[in-house]
Amino acid sequence: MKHFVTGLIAAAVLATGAQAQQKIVVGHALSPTSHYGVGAQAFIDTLTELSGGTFTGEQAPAGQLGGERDMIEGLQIGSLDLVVTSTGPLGNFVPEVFALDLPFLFRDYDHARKTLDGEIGQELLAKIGENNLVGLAWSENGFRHVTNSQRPVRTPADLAGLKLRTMENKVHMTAFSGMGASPTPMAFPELFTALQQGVVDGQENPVTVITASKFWEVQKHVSLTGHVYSPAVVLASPVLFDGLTDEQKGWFMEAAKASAAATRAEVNRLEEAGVALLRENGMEVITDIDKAPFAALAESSYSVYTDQYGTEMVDRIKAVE
Ligand code: EAX
Repeated sequence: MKHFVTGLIAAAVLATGAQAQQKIVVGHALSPTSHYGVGAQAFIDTLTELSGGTFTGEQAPAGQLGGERDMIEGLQIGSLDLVVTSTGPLGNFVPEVFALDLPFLFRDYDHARKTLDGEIGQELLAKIGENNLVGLAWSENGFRHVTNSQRPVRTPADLAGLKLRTMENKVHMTAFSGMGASPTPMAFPELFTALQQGVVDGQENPVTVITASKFWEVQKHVSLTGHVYSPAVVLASPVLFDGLTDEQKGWFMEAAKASAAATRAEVNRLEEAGVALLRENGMEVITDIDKAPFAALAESSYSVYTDQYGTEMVDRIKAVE
């Protein structure tokens, strides 16, 4: 009872005079020092500075708040404040976003970033806003590659029969079925153990995630297929965001931009240094991969998006210079 009364007094003191301080929790699936962790910290530091300390924040890393699909659901009901997530499960909430998950669509990082920072990215953030979420800024996960414990993968035939974990994403599952693997959708927090126990043979993720998660401890082979560009996005709960003043909303938008910039810078660094790290930790890195046969077999997954929305957005993305 004593603590309860003390708490009430503290709250009363805070509410008078000194402006009340609000702590924002930033959830994500990776380690605090990963490219998402760097971005989450940049969000927190920028928001704290812009708000003069009336907002502070802390990371909830490593899937403490659940997998990315769980965290997105938490934002919608207001049990979570803010999340940095890949678009992996987002298509289940905002199907238009599947356009960004199509295999071999983005030519390189420059093409992807220009698309997301331009009108197409803004249109898709608006679509996110129509689905009980607030899309603050496009961040970045990276180009995804295949790892496995069984054999080097150089051609689609090498994927035959591999039990491959994918995100909970219909486009990716259809693509890997088309390429000859056996896709198993799974939330990220379950993945390391599933690889360790042999529940799945392999998975696919950017170098950023492979290094952050030390997948070399449970995977022998990595093939730099670069089969999908994986965007990330800084999402806020509408329950939190709609209660902010316009000035406070501006702080959140600026902090999200700073978060995305910090994450992209870390992706650039790891794209340079990461492959060497994989080799240093014993992985066999396959680089001489002809992507054309993979792309031809993965193309069937485009129908997951085009059956519903047609090819206009795909053509627009391809046309971004
Ligand atoms: O967003 O689930 C995944 O493979 C994601 O790439 C990971 O959670 C980082």
